[in-house]
Amino acid sequence: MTIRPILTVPDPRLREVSKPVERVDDDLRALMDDMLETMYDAPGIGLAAIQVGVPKRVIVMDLAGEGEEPEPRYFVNPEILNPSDDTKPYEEGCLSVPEFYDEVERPAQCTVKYLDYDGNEQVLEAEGLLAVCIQHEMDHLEGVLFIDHLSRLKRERILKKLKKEQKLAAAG
Ligand code: GNR
Ligand code: NI
Repeated sequence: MTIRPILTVPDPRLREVSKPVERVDDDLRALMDDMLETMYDAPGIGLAAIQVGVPKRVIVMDLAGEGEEPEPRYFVNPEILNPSDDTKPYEEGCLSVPEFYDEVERPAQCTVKYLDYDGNEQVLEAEGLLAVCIQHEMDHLEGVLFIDHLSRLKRERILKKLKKEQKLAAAG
């Protein structure tokens, strides 16, 4: 397993729409293993493949708290069904938008259909943090970031700061 570098804004690859996976094979499982290790190292609670530069519809996640048994989850070609009309705000962050957090309002519950680590079809009812995280990761598969749900003013301010930081880092 390998820790891969995580892309950050304004990297244009984060705006790509990811492609469906044709088959869940050992190569794909190797990618999912790398993604999970990268996510734990960051640390984060979810990661989409495009965040490590791979435009495939693959998500990994672990919502277990500190000191709890790890609970890795893998979602291949996920689809959201029946998002609830009632919404809930949650303070979100993103490994690709480092050090910014803000409230995003999303459907409070949804159903997710996907293929698991072994390529078997699964259906999951999600609410709470699981629903938040799945929808945040699904956005990545469409090239959407949580800052796109904020006001234009907030988004521009965040992008400006991150661009400036990258410039300073590049200048060394
Ligand atoms: O680690 C993460 N934490 C988080 C907190 C609130 C809502 C969503 C997330 S996902 C994020 C990791 C990440 O960027 N996944 O794409
Ligand atoms: Ni993210």
